Order: sequence, then structure tokens, then C-alpha cells
Amino acid sequence: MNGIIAKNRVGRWPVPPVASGLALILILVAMGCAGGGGRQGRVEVAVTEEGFVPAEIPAKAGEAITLVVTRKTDATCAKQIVFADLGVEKELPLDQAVEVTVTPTKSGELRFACGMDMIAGKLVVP
Ligand SMILES: [Cu+2]
Repeated sequence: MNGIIAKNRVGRWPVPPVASGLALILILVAMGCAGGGGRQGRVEVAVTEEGFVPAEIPAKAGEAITLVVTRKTDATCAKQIVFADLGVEKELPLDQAVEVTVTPTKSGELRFACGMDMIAGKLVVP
């Protein structure tokens, strides 16, 4: 370990420590960890016998949010997720994570539901 660091210090590693720290920050920003325009990351959503869990998900207007939806039971009719207002509809195969990315455009509640509009949840946009 120490040997490697010593080698780096004598110039074998072309990237100075300050620059590598900066690069790490840039990577974190690119991954959406630092927030800011366009992305707000991912939310895991399960479909259980209770319905969509969680059923209320905070979101922000103008920022894409990815729901990673996994249906964990066959005892539900929520075998699709439908955002009627956005025209987005995805099948939810059993035990498979399905990514649904949506961008709320305005404040309020953005409803999603099963194909029959019975089991529902919502994005809550302040
Ligand atoms: Cu249904």
C-alpha cells in the first residue's frame, strides 16, 4: 500500500491529488448525487398485496424521476403501471425491476395506477 502511494508521490501518477478530488466530485455530480437540474434520481417501488409501496413519492416539477418498480406478488391486479396523464404505460412482470422515468411538469399530484385504474399511487410535486 505505502509503496504504491510513495510511487505516486514521486510522479508516477500523472493526476495531481487536487485534480483527482475534483474529478470525483464531477463524477458524483454526473451521477445525480449533488442534485441540480434535470435529474433527481431513482426511487424503488414495490407492488405488493397492499398496492404500490410507497404509494406517495415526492418529486419535483421539471426534473426527471425514475421509478424502479418491482412487482412482488401475483395476488394483485397491478400488472402494469400507467401514468394516464403522460401516456406512459409499462408491463410489470413478476419479480423484475422495471424502470419508468417520468418528468412532472407542474405542481400537484401526478397519479399512476394499474391498468384498470384501481390500484394507484402518486407523485407529489410541491
Ligand atoms: Cu387493477
